[in-house]
Amino acid sequence: MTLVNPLNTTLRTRCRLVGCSTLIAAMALAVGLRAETGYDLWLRYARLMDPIQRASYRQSAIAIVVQPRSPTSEVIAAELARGLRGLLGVDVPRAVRPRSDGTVIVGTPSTSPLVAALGWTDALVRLGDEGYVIRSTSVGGHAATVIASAGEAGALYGAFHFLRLIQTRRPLARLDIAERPRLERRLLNHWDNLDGSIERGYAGRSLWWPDRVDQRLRDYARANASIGINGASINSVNANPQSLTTPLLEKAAGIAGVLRPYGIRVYLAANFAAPKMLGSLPTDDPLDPAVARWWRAKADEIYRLVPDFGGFVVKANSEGQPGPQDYGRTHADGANVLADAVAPHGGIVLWRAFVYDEAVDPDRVKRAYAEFVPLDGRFRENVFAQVKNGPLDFQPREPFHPLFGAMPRTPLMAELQITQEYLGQANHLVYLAPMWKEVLDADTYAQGPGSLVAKVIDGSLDGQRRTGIAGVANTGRDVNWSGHDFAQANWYAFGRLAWDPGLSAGAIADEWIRMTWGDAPDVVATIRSIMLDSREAFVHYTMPLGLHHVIGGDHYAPMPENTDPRRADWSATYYHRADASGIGYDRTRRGSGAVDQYRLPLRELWNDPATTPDDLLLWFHRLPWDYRMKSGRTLWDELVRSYRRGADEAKGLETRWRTLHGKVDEERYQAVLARLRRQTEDAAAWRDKCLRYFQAFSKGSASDALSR
Ligand code: GCW
Repeated sequence: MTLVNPLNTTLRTRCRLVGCSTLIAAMALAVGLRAETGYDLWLRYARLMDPIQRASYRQSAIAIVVQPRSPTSEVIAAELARGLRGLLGVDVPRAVRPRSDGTVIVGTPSTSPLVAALGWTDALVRLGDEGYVIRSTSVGGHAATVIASAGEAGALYGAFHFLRLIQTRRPLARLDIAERPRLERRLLNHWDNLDGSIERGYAGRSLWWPDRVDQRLRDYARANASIGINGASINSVNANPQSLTTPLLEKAAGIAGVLRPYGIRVYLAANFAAPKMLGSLPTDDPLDPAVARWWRAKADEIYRLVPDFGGFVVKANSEGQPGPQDYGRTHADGANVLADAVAPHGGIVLWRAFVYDEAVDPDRVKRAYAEFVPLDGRFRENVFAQVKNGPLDFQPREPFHPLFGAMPRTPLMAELQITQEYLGQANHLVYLAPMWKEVLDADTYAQGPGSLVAKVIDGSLDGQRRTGIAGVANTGRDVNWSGHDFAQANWYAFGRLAWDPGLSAGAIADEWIRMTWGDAPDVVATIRSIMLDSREAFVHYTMPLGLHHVIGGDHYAPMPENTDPRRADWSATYYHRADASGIGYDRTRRGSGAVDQYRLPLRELWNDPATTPDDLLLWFHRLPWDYRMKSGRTLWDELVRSYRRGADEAKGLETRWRTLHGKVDEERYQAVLARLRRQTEDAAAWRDKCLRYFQAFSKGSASDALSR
């Protein structure tokens, strides 16, 4: 076990990086801003500046009663004390019972006599173990705020909600809040390798591999609990078979022990070839009884070490990973052998649908649907198909994945990517909630209008009991966890949307800003506008009109000329198909026919360029350069406009940020500014490189854009 104080060491490093001096520190202090590293995330609990406001909150938090003593209730009591001390500047004592008005009481009816006496048990049971109420009421003749849940996890979530009310300056009088998560499994998927590197990670090395269990892990758990995340799959889906060996399972058990009081279960990514590689079996054939026995024994061993183990995440027959098809078996056969192994322990299997076998169809985006739809109804009841938001691979904009709504007999877990693999990594400020909302709110029409993706995954459309969502994490050992201070917002937003897909991107941004940056109206308004504009700006300079995957192997810089010798569908040219006659991928019925994987009316609307939204035009259509757009301009002119606009908008984010100098702490101000400058340069590079490249085919004029 390594114990480090991440704050001290990295604060120094960061000061060197941004040229922080005592002068700057003094300036920041002069305007009442403490130096910050970003380590505290949205749990900074910065002191309320207004003494009257502090005093009024204080009246509702004279003492804290948390019953009984258990690991989770200790976490609750500590968090409330910490939060109130930070926000209000007072030590709020822990009491056994309310002695005056203004006590905060937290508990469950089965463990707290005070909560049991309120007679709310039936209502709490209806909200479930993770749901909670926060109510202003009277206990023993004293006015009190009661945070109650049927389960300890719910009480913890309620405590964080209570603190959030103060963090976002909401009144505490006459509270009557009832919450329950709309999705049952709310997971982070870490793509962490056992050597500590992170696939598509841009914020330093793994938080836990090879062997860390430290204060930072507890703070990771706190942050997740504060947004309702209840599971973490801790190793990469490109899974090293070694992760299922006993020594590594013991390490996983250590991690699980830290996360457990915070309501978080550990999951593991499993390599399908483990029976052969670890158990020396001659085969991994899922229908071979010896293979089934091996998985059962492995599951038994895991549950001995981690009794609340969540289950396995599996990437099979995808990008070179082994899988059941190696033995002529189906994805269902593969998933079911693992599902049977964990079923006696209550475990689940998350079988990823990220497959794109070239033999299935020439068009990559059609392949997963083609392989998975015929398997609907053939998976065990404890198997989810885990489906990325779009059919390609986490592009800045994709239509929703056609599997949503197409597998009514299989629970589908949506997989979103929090780490910004294709969205500027840790350099670009891109708030992802608007992109996720676009998918969650998309209508699949699976059962007529209103069949939203959100209703597929929350189970209400098809009556699924099992529900969930996974986000590929963006955390690492960088002091601020996510590399870019604004990438923290994506972690936060993922958790909030996993709890309630109905929340708006703006409302989530608002909460996050107030908790993370401050409460001054101009600070909130400026940051909010930057965040809400950022995704569309990114799309304008990287993916105009739906033109996708114009990148090389780094998935970062523009590389329209990229033709990958290994696989056509890893190339840029495979997707944009630019030549003298036009640009774009024809997915209409005359082309690949991908439109027919969507229901009516989408398949008809998207089959015709005139009724396809501009922002997906070149996703579904291949069009001549002089194609007349809805605006009346030619396609080429619209492309030029978008690249130019995106570059201008990136510059605009930087300009808006500069107005905040002196209004937020200097440290984070400079760190963000440095990255926004880079973003401005990168966006201009996207514009110039892509326009120069495509102009060679279009022969249209882009001189304006290129001369800038
Ligand atoms: O987006 C691609 C990434 C791979 C990743 C793969 C997947 C874990 O480039 O790094 O592998 O998707 O989702 O399996």
